[in-house]
Amino acid sequence: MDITTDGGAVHRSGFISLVGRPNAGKSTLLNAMLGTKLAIVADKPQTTRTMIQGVWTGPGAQLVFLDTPGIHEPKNLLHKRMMQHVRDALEGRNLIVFVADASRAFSAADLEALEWIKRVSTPAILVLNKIDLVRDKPSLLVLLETYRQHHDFAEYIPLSAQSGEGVEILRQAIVSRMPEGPRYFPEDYLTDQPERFLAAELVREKILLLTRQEVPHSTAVVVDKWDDANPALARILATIHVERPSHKAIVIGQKASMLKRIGTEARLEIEKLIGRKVYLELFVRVNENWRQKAQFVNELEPHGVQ
Ligand SMILES: Nc1nc2c(ncn2[C@@H]2O[C@H](COP(=O)(O)OP(=O)(O)OP(=O)(O)O)[C@@H](O)[C@H]2O)c(=O)[nH]1
Ligand SMILES: [Mg+2]
Repeated sequence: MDITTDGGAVHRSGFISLVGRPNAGKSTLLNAMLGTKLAIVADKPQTTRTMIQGVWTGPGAQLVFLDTPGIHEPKNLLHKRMMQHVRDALEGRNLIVFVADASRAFSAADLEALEWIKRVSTPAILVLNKIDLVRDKPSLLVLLETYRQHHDFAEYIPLSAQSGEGVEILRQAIVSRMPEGPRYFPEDYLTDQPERFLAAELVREKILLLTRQEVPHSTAVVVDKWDDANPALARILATIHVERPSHKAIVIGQKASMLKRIGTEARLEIEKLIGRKVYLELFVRVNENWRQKAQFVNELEPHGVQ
């Protein structure tokens, strides 16, 4: 395989896992790295439920990122599967990017999350994210020192995944730590996630952003039918699974107003993602205790049961 670029310079490539506590900004950072919205983002913990692959190709380097669910104590089968994804993401990678929320004080939960990366020998970079929210800049140094005492990181990088400040510094740091290697994927390749999965995720994102309390966490979205018979218009039928009748009422809303809003906002984003018009029809179904049902949880994976 040719591992040099046109100029004969070294080509670098490798696999990088983004890990950290829920809500730290891992998915926002993945999207910032890729310059496109691939992973859904919400102001609620446990937004990402699976491993999301995103590939960045630049001059002389190709970086294969894996976004993971936030590290937390599993309370049901879904959570256990989520934590298995984190475990998988720590093995056999070139680098771990541990993302922490710099706007919050260091806590016992951060210490527990650090334990996960201490168990593996993979080198890790610490990202102190959300620096746009930190007014007291010297406090960043204190936080950084706290992390340093608990783990020997290869590098410490404060940034804002949202504003983009510091993101290129992180990219350079990652590239410089990659081994020489080939382009694993074509230049314009972005992800292995099927469109069906990405569309279901966008519907779930709108539910996360528009509903409250238990509803976001007890919701799953499955695309039941995707019809491309008309090349100009994708017809998508999807079901929103909720755990209780009261949740169904919330997701549907007064005169179906909530469901309409979820549908419209998701449709616009799916159209942007797939580059064609979309007809999106949503159904809501009570599926009691789905978070404990192995077969259903398997089917939510991007590639179904492996
Ligand atoms: N102000 C600010 N907000 C950010 C930044 N990065 C992420 N956020 C916000 O933080 C929240 C969580 O972001 P996500 O990217 O979904 O976090 P995550 O780590 O992927 O969360 P899980 O998937 O639940 O583990 C969202 O509301 C983001 O908009 C940042 O740099 N600055
Ligand atoms: Mg996420």
